[in-house]
Amino acid sequence: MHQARTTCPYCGVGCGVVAELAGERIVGVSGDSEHPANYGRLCVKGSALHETLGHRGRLTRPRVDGVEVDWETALSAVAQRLAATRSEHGADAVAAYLSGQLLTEDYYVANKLFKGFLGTPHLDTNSRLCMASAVAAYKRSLGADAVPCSYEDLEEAELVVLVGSNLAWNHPVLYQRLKVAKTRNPLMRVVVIDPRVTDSCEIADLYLGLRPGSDARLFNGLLTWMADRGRLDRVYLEKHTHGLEEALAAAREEDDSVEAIAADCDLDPERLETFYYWFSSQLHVVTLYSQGINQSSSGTDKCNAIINCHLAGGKLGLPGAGPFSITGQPNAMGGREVGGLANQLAAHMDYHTPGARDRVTRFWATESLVPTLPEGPGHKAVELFESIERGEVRALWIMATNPAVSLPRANRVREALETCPLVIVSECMADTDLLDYADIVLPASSWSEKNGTVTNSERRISRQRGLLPPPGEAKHDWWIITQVARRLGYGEAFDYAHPAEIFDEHARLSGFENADSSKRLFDISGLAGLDRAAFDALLPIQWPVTAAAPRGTARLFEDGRFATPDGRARLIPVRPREPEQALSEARPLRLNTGRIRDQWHTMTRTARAPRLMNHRAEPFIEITPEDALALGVGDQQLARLRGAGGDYLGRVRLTKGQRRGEVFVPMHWSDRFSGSARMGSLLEAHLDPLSGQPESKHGAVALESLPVAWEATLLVADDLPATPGWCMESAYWARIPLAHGQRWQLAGMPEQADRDWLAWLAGHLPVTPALWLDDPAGGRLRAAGIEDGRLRWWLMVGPPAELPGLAWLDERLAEAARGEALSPERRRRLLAGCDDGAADSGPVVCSCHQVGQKAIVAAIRGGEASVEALGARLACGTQCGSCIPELKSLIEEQRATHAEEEKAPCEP
Ligand SMILES: Nc1nc2c(c(=O)[nH]1)N[C@H]1C(S)=C(S)[C@@H](COP(=O)(O)OP(=O)(O)OC[C@H]3O[C@@H](n4cnc5c(=O)[nH]c(N)nc54)[C@H](O)[C@@H]3O)O[C@H]1N2
Ligand SMILES: Nc1nc2c(c(=O)[nH]1)N[C@H]1C(S)=C(S)[C@@H](COP(=O)(O)OP(=O)(O)OC[C@H]3O[C@@H](n4cnc5c(=O)[nH]c(N)nc54)[C@H](O)[C@@H]3O)O[C@H]1N2
Ligand code: SF4
Ligand SMILES: [Mo]
Repeated sequence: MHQARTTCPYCGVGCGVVAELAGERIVGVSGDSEHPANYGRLCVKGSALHETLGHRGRLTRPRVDGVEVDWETALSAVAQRLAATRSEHGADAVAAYLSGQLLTEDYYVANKLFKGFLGTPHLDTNSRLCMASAVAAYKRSLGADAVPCSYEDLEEAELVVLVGSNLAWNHPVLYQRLKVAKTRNPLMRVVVIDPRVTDSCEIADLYLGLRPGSDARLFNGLLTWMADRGRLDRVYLEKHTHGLEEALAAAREEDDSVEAIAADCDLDPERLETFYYWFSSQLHVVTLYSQGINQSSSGTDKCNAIINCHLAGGKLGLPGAGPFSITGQPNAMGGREVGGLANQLAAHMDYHTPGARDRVTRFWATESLVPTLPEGPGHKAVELFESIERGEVRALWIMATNPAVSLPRANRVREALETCPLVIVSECMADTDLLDYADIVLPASSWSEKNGTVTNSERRISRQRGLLPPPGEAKHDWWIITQVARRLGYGEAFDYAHPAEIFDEHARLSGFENADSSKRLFDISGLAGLDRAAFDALLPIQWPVTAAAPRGTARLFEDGRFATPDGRARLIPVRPREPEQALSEARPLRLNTGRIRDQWHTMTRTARAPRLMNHRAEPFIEITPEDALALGVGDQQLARLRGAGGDYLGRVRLTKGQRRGEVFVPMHWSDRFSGSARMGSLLEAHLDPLSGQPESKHGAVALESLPVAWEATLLVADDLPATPGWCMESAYWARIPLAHGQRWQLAGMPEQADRDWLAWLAGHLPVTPALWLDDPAGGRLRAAGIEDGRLRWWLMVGPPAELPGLAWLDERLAEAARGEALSPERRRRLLAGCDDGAADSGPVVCSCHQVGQKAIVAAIRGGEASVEALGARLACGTQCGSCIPELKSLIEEQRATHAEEEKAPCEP
């Protein structure tokens, strides 16, 4: 056994991880106590990392036109087809779509190849769906895509405002840090601005549940409120900024009284004014914003409305102050550093940056190429797929992202992919929706195998280290790209033998002709020249890293000098706009989409850890009890959402945390996990005009109940061959990986009411039922398939609420996998009730210790009325702490229910 340090591959917090290695396996992970992002903490996703590894389900061989081939054939095919497309249709017919989950070194060589050598500007990234508006706003205002703050500023602030960020679920370690800081400083206040009551409200002193999309109005109001009450920092504004008057004038174009703004935002005026008062009376304010702001057709303006207020109050460039755009993906920031957005060139230089094109051309020595560097920006993500629809882009290389799920209007994206003559996909998993559309599939190495760097939300560069060999023939992304480049004839420029060499070149370019780095802030020339050993030993460090700042830079703009041509920041006039996706009679509900605590995006990795599947096992639709009643749907029933480009089926979850007229769905389900639960198909593609970021938070949908005749749960051993596509015979299906098999939730429509289960099972599963318990009148049925005395599958027809504890059954599948037969006692139990008699403990609340909701409610009812007491009794909430907000809500709910019950008898 030995230990190695690396970095978590999920969110932009960028936690340091210590991996325990035993031979060629990682057997455990823990937080790196020396990493400045997390100081030893990990959230539930991070701490389950080792459970997501293993060779099963990985892509291990390249494929060309559906046929497995060796690397030589695959690489030659990629090079030859890209070259052919370019020579027949021009450089503009070739494009790449990358991801904030690539390492900086992968990203650098991809950008260099496509923009520098293939000469196409069409290289964009999924960061367009994520950070583009935040980037555009920082550049417009501060002159550079540069987050001013550090995580420490969150801890040093007196007021922290979370806007459109569910930090508790999506940046859990940062949330834990904030929570601890708040306990240490009882004067610290936290405000949450989000149309949904989220778990982040646990620590909120003030919650503003605003009307979706109204944030710009709210922050414009704050600006004029500050101006009217003498709370501007006139000295700071005078010395360091431009544009106050224009910004104020724009904000005053609408009635800027607190009452009018509160009415527009659908907020209580007193609460709104409390926020205004708090914000303006504190100097040390951090406003942390995320997708509730960015994923909007006016996201750039919303970010600027926030930044305006910070500039106007001089709340920036100080400890505990600043507008803090929190990064989503582990390397969204690194991707922007190398120039991974279609409007960038390289190393934070844009096409319009004076001298940049010439400088990059000389640095890459591409003077003699035809065509040379593109003249101007290329297509942004959504536009890229539109250009494929028009037949312009004809060859697309997609790496480490799944546009068939995550882009709005996803069904049209799929059609575009179908018509695109050449689709190349680099991916590490064998089974994703996107691979159905790939002409060439390239197996990539994954976390724990990959070696390079990532940059987190606070500009901190950390090492992800290659600890294990990739499975089969999987290769590193940087290797694949450079091998293709060599076959295209660019061997000399792509002659890297190790990621350290790529990093060195990237570091040198950042400092190349950058003597006055106050304009090109991204400068890590202080990290140039690292050899492999030094690269390996690199400690986490925040850029800029220069000769003047060799140990990195924690905070930017401390001297009030910005990266704009005249060194002053700009306040931007903002005119609030409504979401573009309009509500109508046909689609009267506002659709909000986002993340859940335990899953990462399309679940290709997190779903491999069965314990992460149990918090939210199925696709769902959150709605208020009042709206549900009016629409005739009940809690846990199945329902259909109808959106602009398709339908979504999920289970209804009633919640008081949702506003009336609004629904929330998770972004995670793909066709691999459910029949019809891709939220991307519900949304139209409306873009922010400046950033090109789509409006993923504000769809318009209708909801109706799904009148199912039956529901069933089927557990199937992992190695049992089932007929392909059998789940399609149900109106609704969801697959939920277990530790030793798969659980399928199925439901049928009235026309499927008379399903002959015996025949159906025989038609799809190789093992006929050996145990059978039927109650046709009650619509209940249980059956089990037993082969050589081993449990192979188990079926229950009946409402999921009647499910027994599935862990017991999963354990029987585990025995079967080990070749152990059921003991007579267990056979009897299977017959009697198919389980050990324990009821299902409900959705898992504490994923670390697998404690279910029903068990927690029972303990609360039994008198354990605090998080600590529950922890002592059930261990829930005692490890990563992510479930504590939910534990608190359950305690509150039970207290309320108890009070109701107490009260009930006295009422007439
Ligand atoms: N568990 C988990 N963590 C993740 C990820 C994951 O997949 N799973 N993904 C990572 C990535 S890439 C990203 S980008 C981040 C995203 O992190 P977040 O931005 O925190 O995530 P979301 O859940 O998409 O949206 C945040 C909130 O915006 C709110 N919102 C919606 N509309 C509005 C509005 O009009 N105004 C305001 N003020 N709020 C609104 C939503 O209700 C939601 O609670 O998370 C990262 N962390
Ligand atoms: N409606 C709606 N849509 C959204 C969002 C939303 O909130 N609402 N959020 C948006 C945001 S912020 C984001 S970031 C996107 C995320 O959406 P995507 O980027 O599409 O989602 P992922 O599942 O992360 O896709 C990454 C893929 O790369 C693979 N992969 C992982 N590591 C590697 C690697 O090292 N190399 C290679 N080659 N492949 C790898 C994974 O298996 C996976 O298939 O979704 C966006 N779409
Ligand atoms: S907070 Fe983010 S980076 Fe840290 S362990 Fe969790 S997912 Fe990984
Ligand atoms: Mo993201």
